[in-house]
Amino acid sequence: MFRHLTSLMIATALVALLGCGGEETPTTPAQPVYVPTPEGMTPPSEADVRNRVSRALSDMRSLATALEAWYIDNRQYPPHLNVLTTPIAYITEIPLDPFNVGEPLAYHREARPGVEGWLLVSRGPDGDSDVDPARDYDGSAPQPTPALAMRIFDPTNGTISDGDVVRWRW
Ligand SMILES: [Ca+2]
Repeated sequence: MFRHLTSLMIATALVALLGCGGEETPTTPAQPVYVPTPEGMTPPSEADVRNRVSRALSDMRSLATALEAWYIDNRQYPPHLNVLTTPIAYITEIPLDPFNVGEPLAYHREARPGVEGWLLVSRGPDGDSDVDPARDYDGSAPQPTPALAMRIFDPTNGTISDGDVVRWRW
């Protein structure tokens, strides 16, 4: 238990120190789109979109801490997110994507000789996947690659614009 808590404390400090990426990057122009909700496809309010983006980023920060703690204990990033909850709870539950009803945030691990990284993706306000990890993320530093940068949601393009909400490790 003490070792696990120590890992979480170290991981929290690492995430804060490294500032694992993913917040403000230019992306594609605004497009009129709708957000899928449990009630159906309804136009979201700007406040709703902002709240969902904030929730996605906050959940990604928590996941980043859990991923780094798991890395400290296992010397690699997990193959999938489910191992973060059991047998040791690095996080209490895997967060859902606020823009993809009922589905968890997407996780991609890059593990090649000399390159280790991870990418977390929310579909963003347009409700569809713009980021393709196999194409846009290679785990190299620095990130984002140009291909990834152009697919990141940026509210300065309009609250309801194309792109995904992402966070990565480098
Ligand atoms: Ca999207």
